[in-house]
Amino acid sequence: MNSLITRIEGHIDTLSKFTATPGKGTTRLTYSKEDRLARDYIKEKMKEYGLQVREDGFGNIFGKLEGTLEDAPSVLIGSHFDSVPNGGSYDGPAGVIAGLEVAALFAENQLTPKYPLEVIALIEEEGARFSGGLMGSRGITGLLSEEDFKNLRDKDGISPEEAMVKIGLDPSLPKKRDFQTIKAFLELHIEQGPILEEKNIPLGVVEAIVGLTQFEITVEGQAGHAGTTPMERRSDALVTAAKMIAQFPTLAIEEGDGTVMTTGQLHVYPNGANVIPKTTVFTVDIRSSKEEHIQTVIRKMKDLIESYNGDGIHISARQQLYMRPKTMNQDILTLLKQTSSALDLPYCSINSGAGHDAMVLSDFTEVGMLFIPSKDGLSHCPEEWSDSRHLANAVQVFYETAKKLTEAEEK
Ligand code: HGY
Ligand code: MN
Ligand code: MN
Repeated sequence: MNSLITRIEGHIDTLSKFTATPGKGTTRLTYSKEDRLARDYIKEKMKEYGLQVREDGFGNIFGKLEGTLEDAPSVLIGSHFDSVPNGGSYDGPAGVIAGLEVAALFAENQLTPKYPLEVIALIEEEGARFSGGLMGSRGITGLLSEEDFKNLRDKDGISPEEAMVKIGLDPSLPKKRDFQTIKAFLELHIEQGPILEEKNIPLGVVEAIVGLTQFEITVEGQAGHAGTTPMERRSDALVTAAKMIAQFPTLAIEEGDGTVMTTGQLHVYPNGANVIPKTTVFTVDIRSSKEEHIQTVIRKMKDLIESYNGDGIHISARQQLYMRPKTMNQDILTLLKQTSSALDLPYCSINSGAGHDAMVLSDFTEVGMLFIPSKDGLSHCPEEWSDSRHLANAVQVFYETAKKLTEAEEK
């Protein structure tokens, strides 16, 4: 176990160096040079652990250990390797590392699977560069069409394909994956909340993942001189945005049942201290474990927006992502619970307030997800930290589970 923990810490330390903001957390945007460095490391480890490596037309990375059954579907284990701006070292990479180390244990124990084992590293789960998020998994499953993928632009107007080519990726490679080629998907993730730590339980078996939707709201007003434009003659795009954003928390609180609503991004144009803002563009993220709450808050948000249209203000809303609440596969969850008990690892059932690639793949294959504790419940910030011993526990559980799902035999 100690060598496993040492390898895990080595992976975390190395991957955390691939950031655009050293000393201020992990900023690893998709198709950036930091992506390129992390990708090269992940592919190198996949090869070292005896896996056949390929990338698809989105830049998702697959490391495959062939099985003895002809054309059999694979058991996938992995997560994403992009980050939010100034995020942590564990959100995403913990799951990729878990996949890598399960493959290492297969190699160490000379296991031959009947069904192939595939380690996957997915791109753009966070949506920090191209809006929406869950891009790698939505692409594989076809939920993100090739056309919609091509039409995405980052804040500088760069398309995913241009960005891919810039770091040596080939967007012409196959994109959508036939989901008959997937037998199951296992994802390890940090909890990103306080529950496991407060309960002092090392493993969470994820039962369900909240539904979520993201909108981009654009407010168009009239630019003007801050000194010479009387107050009553202004169509101020920032004041209008601020009035709406200030009311959003009440919509979520009124809905209750854990419903949350967040504005995380706000851009002001032309952004001059002495210029009345002409345009503001901001995001709205709405989540709940019950779909009806999400739908109600969307309706109330649209009514609120409509009430501010007029007097020189024009507001538009573009929905960038919509995912229903998802439950994980019960057979896989039972297997994860039985395996944790057999390894004397305490676990509890837990639901996820964060979105994950597992929620996308759960409509196409059997999916199971494990959480490990997050220190102080922190995530999406440089303080994000999890204990490599907990990550090693999860590797052991996934190793035993993957042995069963791939029907692997010792040589
Ligand atoms: O937003 C989320 O829940 C995830 O971190 N992408
Ligand atoms: Mn995240
Ligand atoms: Mn994540």
